[in-house]
Amino acid sequence: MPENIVILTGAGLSAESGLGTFRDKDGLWTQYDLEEVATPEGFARNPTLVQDFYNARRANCRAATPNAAHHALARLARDYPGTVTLVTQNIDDMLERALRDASCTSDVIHMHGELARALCNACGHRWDAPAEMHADDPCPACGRAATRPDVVWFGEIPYHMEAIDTALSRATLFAAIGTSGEVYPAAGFVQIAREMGAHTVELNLDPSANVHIFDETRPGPATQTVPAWVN
Ligand code: BJW
Repeated sequence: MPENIVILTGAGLSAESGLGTFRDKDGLWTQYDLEEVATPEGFARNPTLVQDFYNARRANCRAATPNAAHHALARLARDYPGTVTLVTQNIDDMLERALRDASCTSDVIHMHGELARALCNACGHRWDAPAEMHADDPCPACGRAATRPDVVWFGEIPYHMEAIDTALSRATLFAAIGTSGEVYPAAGFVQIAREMGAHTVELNLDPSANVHIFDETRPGPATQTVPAWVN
């Protein structure tokens, strides 16, 4: 009987593509104050600082390429006879690019938004972000200078929670890849999946904050552990 697989990914999945994690020893939160760049209050105080932070990450993302772990997940999504739901906290497009390379039409659920999208704080309109965004860019729908990256900051509600809850309620296998388990609600998904009877597995370089909840752990870099797990 094929499984209903739910896969939650975090920054560690893209680390070997050269995209920084947050909480590792050289992570983004050692270089930036998260209160200043990843909260609505920080954006209100200094929108230019926040736009510059995301402009730099957008440029890094454009220069990066999917790694062996992204490609392995894309092959799984394409070839697995059961359901594979890919939920990512990452705002990069590495999984989409790997899925396209594999000619797979599956979607990726971006619960913390996407670098490639812009959002108007005034009217809620969304559009494709240009390479560089600026604090005074007008919204193409309402014309107000209230544009921001379409990402989820602390204190905001993550996207697609209903679809994620539905997938978790049906999961028979749950995997968390490259996430520290420090940020909720994503950190709580393993507990929900477990209560639904799913087998749970963590693939991570270092043990996450909630490693004890998982049935199985596969330590190591994602480019090694993920292809081995998928095959
Ligand atoms: C490798 C590797 C390799 C390295 N191979 N692995 C007290 C208790 C509980 C909750 C709260 C609380 N106080 C406040 C809250 C809520 C708050 C929260 O969780 N705070 C905690 C800090 C305590 N959460 C929120 O505010 C969220 N909203 C919310 O809760 O709304 C309420 C609500 C929810 C649901 C329904 C209804 C209402 C919003 C959270 C938004 C997080 N936003 C950010 C920025 C997004 C945009 C951006 O990217 O800039 O999301 S913060 C940042 O952390 C980013 C990430 O997606 C997120 C998670 O980080 P991740 O991916 O785990 O990265 P790291 O760096 O932490 O870990 C990397 C891991 O990879 C490590 O384990 C390494 O070992 C591993 N690794 N290299 C494999 N090569």
